[in-house]
Amino acid sequence: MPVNELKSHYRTCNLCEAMCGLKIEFKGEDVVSIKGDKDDPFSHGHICPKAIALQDLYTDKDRLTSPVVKTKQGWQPIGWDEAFKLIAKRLSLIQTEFGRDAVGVYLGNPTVHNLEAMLFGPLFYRQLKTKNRFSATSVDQLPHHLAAMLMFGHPLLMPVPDIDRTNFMVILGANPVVSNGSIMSSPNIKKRLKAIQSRDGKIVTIDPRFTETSKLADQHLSIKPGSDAFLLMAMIHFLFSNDLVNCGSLQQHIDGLNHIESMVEDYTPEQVASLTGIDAETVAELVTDFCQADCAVLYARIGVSTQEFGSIVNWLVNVFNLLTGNLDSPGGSMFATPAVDMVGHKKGRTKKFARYHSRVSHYPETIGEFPVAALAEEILTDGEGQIKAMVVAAGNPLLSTPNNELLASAFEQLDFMLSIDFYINETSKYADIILPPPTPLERPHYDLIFNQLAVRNYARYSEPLFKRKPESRSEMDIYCSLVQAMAGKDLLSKVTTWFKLKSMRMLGPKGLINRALLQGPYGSNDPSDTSQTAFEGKLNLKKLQQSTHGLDLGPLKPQFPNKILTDNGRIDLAPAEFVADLARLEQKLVSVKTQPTDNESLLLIGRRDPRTCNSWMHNSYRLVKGKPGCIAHINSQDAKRLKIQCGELVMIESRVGKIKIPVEVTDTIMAGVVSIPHGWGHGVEDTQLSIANAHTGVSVNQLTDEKFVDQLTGNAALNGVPITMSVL
Ligand SMILES: Nc1nc2c(c(=O)[nH]1)N[C@H]1C(S)=C(S)[C@@H](COP(=O)(O)OP(=O)(O)OC[C@H]3O[C@@H](n4cnc5c(=O)[nH]c(N)nc54)[C@H](O)[C@@H]3O)O[C@H]1N2
Ligand SMILES: Nc1nc2c(c(=O)[nH]1)N[C@H]1C(S)=C(S)[C@@H](COP(=O)(O)OP(=O)(O)OC[C@H]3O[C@@H](n4cnc5c(=O)[nH]c(N)nc54)[C@H](O)[C@@H]3O)O[C@H]1N2
Ligand code: SF4
Ligand SMILES: [Mo]
Repeated sequence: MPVNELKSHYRTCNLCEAMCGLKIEFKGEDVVSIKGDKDDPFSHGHICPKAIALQDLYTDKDRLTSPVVKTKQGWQPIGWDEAFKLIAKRLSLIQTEFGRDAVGVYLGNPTVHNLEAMLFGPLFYRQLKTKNRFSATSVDQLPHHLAAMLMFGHPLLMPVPDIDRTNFMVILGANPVVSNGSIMSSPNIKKRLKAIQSRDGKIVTIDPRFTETSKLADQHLSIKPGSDAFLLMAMIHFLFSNDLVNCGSLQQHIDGLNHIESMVEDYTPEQVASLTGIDAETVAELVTDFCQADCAVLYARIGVSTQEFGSIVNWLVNVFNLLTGNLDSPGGSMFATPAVDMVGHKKGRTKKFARYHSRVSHYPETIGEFPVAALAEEILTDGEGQIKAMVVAAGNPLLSTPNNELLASAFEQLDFMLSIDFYINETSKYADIILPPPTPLERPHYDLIFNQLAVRNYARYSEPLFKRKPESRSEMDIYCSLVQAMAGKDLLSKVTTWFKLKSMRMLGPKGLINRALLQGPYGSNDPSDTSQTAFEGKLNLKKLQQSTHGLDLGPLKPQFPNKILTDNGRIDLAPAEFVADLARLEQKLVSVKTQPTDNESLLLIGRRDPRTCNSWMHNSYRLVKGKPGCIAHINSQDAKRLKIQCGELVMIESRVGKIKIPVEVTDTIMAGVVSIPHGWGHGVEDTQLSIANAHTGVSVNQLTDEKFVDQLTGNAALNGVPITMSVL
């Protein structure tokens, strides 16, 4: 075959949750163009600028393709097998001397977008048997998991809006037009939102910022950062006081309704208006409209999960959808039926919450991990169980988690660090060894997680486009080799580990996906599932591979009561953990009511830009060129009071740090609120990111505070951080 022949390859973009179908034209090993796959039944040709940057990632000269080891002379190449041996030796010695928990693990966001890391990573992390596990979950969606687990019995039973059928959508603390949707895999979100309006439906955004999504919405309500729990209590209060509660078909499957009624008693819309900035009439209108729509959904995301009352808010969002008859109901808040079912049917699983606590601040474990806000103190505080070594994979916590400076001082004192990453960046620079994975274009893909959270049932399998570079290894190989090296001679004596490793490796990602598809709701061997009609002809990998553009598996279907997986098969509307946490809300209510309001206080919130992917795609020139993205947005009233001009550089300070940043004065943001995007702060010494380092920005997480958390879970409160601002 001549290498200069133009060919097309079809695959899923795995950079964000939208799972857009891509058509990649290529010649030999060169990408010629990346476009949307018009024949994809889910994304219909939609893509965003990031997908095109997959090419830049593939060709990036800064990207590592084989392992490096840190020496006195700087980074040096090291062979894979030698690297595995060295890592195993160092980690084993540290665990032998200081105990299992002396090795900490942090897994970043791209892990869940990566098939092989999802399938094979757990073999290695479980083998380490450390309680000191952390991930990007606790700067993100942890409260969603907790609400799903305590109310419905499984952390992945997180409902998604049935956006294609709803007639009323309230968007709380999310900006899907820019983020492309989260816990709502929903490619071409703009088109889907506009379709709500075309069928005479309505969209309302509730956000401290008039966002890109607000521009498209019918109504926007400005809310004070961190006050959403009060709004929701009042909204639920209004339902009860106006006799609007109607749980529909779920009525006979719920416990705790009376409890909900009594707990919202004091939270009248009038009581909370000064806290939220939303008056009682507006709340009444919002809830009445919501109830009058034949189907409606309240959708909440990161603006409310990463805040002081993140868990309470996510719980109340589910409660509100349920009390209005919109949970598990078409056009409401529903659950996907993915071809590979990550939830299963087993009822009464062990509750994975607070089974043990972190050593220093006693944060509870959630689904086997501690909140990353506790990572620095677990490294810095002496004593038994102190973290001495870290394994960081697909994460950049030195930019993405609260109080960067404290974490940097912690990483500096580690005895050993392994990084699994293709860049020498703000985090991996601390590693002793870096093992680089291949890029998305060189590996197979099936989206295990985001099909579970998609607004339509859908499946697509992607083959690797290019062969891996001869010097590189797959993530399957990396993880299996680490397991083997750690087990050493012991591996043969541990028959189950050995057998599992061998059989999984033999099956490989393809074999494992095929098996999971066959066991899934559209496969042939899922006798326990009576709720689904099996996919005609039984879905297996071969059939999926034949569907080059992906397979549409239909609209979301009601899942309850079958999928209520709590012990007693009933939805717990008022889990004790959340109810107990209400004392904290009550306290805040009292303290805010008794303290005079300070018109000069400022609260920090986040912001996303269409051309960013958290912290790590800034080494693509096409994503960073043009107007710098790392700018603080402030309201004109605050600008006037503080005598700040648009474009000026200001100093912003919080309890933990200070940054200098240029401002844009804009009334798209509420008075008293400052918004700064995260993921910037490049240009750090000893990193190898030539383009990102020429477009540095500053890290907002030098301001976010590791002590400012949702206290129930320890999830970071990245929004609503108190700050001060002054002209330089
Ligand atoms: N372009 C781009 N897309 C991305 C990413 C990216 O970095 N860039 N990251 C991806 C990831 S990892 C995720 S998790 C998703 C997140 O997806 P989204 O949740 O849609 O994220 P944001 O765009 O940050 O929207 C959060 C919104 O919450 C608002 N907000 C802040 N504080 C509060 C508050 O106290 N109350 C209320 N009601 N609102 C508040 C903010 O103003 C903002 O508009 O995006 C994903 N998509
Ligand atoms: N202030 C503030 N902070 C935030 C947020 C916010 O809204 N405001 N958002 C938070 C959210 S939602 C998230 S998800 C986190 C993200 O936080 P992290 O996951 O810690 O950081 P990322 O920026 O996603 O960095 C991903 C890293 O993985 C590497 N990588 C990319 N693909 C792969 C791969 O396939 N395999 C491997 N091994 N490595 C890979 C990249 O080079 C990069 O180093 O940030 C959080 N931080
Ligand atoms: S919206 Fe997300 S999935 Fe779609 S092309 Fe952009 S980054 Fe990829
Ligand atoms: Mo995220």
